Amino acid sequence: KEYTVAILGATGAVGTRLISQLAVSQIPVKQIRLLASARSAGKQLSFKGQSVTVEEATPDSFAGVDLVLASAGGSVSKQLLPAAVAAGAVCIDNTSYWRMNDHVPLVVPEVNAAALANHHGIIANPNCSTIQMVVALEPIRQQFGLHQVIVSTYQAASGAGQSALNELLAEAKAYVNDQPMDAQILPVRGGDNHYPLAFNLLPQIDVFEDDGYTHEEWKMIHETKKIMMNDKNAALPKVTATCVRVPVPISHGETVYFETDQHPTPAELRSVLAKAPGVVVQDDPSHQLYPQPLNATGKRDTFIGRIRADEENPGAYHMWVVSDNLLKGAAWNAVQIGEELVKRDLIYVPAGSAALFQ
Ligand code: A2P
Ligand code: 11C
Repeated sequence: KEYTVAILGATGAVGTRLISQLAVSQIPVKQIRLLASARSAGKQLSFKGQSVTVEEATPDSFAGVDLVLASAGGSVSKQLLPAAVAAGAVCIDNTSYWRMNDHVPLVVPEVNAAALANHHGIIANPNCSTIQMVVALEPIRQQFGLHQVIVSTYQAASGAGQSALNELLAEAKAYVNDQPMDAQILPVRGGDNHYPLAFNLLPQIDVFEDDGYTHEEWKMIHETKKIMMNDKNAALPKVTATCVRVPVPISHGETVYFETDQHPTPAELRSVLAKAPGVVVQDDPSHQLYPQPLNATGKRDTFIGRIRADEENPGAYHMWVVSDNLLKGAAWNAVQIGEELVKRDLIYVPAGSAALFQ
């Protein structure tokens, strides 16, 4: 079987990586359609060395499409994915819009690929900072039990899109040339206040909720539970998060404090993580070996280091987790879901699905 695949948001930071990850994937592609806003219509992009013309995305774009990989923002997914499902296309969505919908599996293949079995046409990719954390925590949860997680993130500018990354680079240039920095996007595009990220830290990612948490923090808490809920026998861990934007172009870092039911040694944790799918352990203080965003960028793995026991609480540990937010955090996770769907012969929309998303 071969599939017609559409990439929605093909010109963006994630979209361009969806194209390159798809090109080297095990998804047999019969035809590719590249969709973006009217601004990009007519632009040429390359897929497997062939030039493809970008088209404006409309509700009519999905006739004959089998699989949609979407990363054009929540409002676009809200508007266009129901039309895609109605046209018979299975959608893997990188935005947050459909994630918590009861009819939508939220999938990280290393953790809960089994949740794909009863999809209804829309499958959601979690938030990038959630994905790398659950890749690191799930092998620990399976082996030793997990009841508490406290995470602090160090998130790259590209998480807010190509334009936020461009803004960071322009600010950095302005700063070293003694020019004023012109912030227009971060912390939240379209928000009331904008602050420079270059040579700075912004403890706000996404909008604030009424309880003082940001929506990014809310996502890390609730998405983690939805993903781990796939194991119906397990008690869900308590999770809390503080999310910070740092002046790094690509790859998020996270310090994760976690408490397990059993009390393994750090060496036992390292050994379990070293065998876990999608994980690379880089943990050797004697050689100053630990994960870094510069080294993780462009790779599909989640890198883990600084694994150590808490000095005060038995059964409590710390680790440092780094992954490319645009690859495992977005494009690669989505293409990996696509590969799982192909393997399980699940690229079809079950009858009656479209009505669930109207
Ligand atoms: P365009 O380049 O034409 O604006 P990023 O996450 O890097 O900001 O990228 C966002 C992606 O979503 C881009 O490909 C962008 O296309 C696309 N996009 C933005 N608005 C729309 C829209 N209304 N319809 C379709 N695609 C959109
Ligand atoms: C960021 N994690 O770094 C966000 C980007 O819910 O898919 C991804 C937002 C999402 O800004």
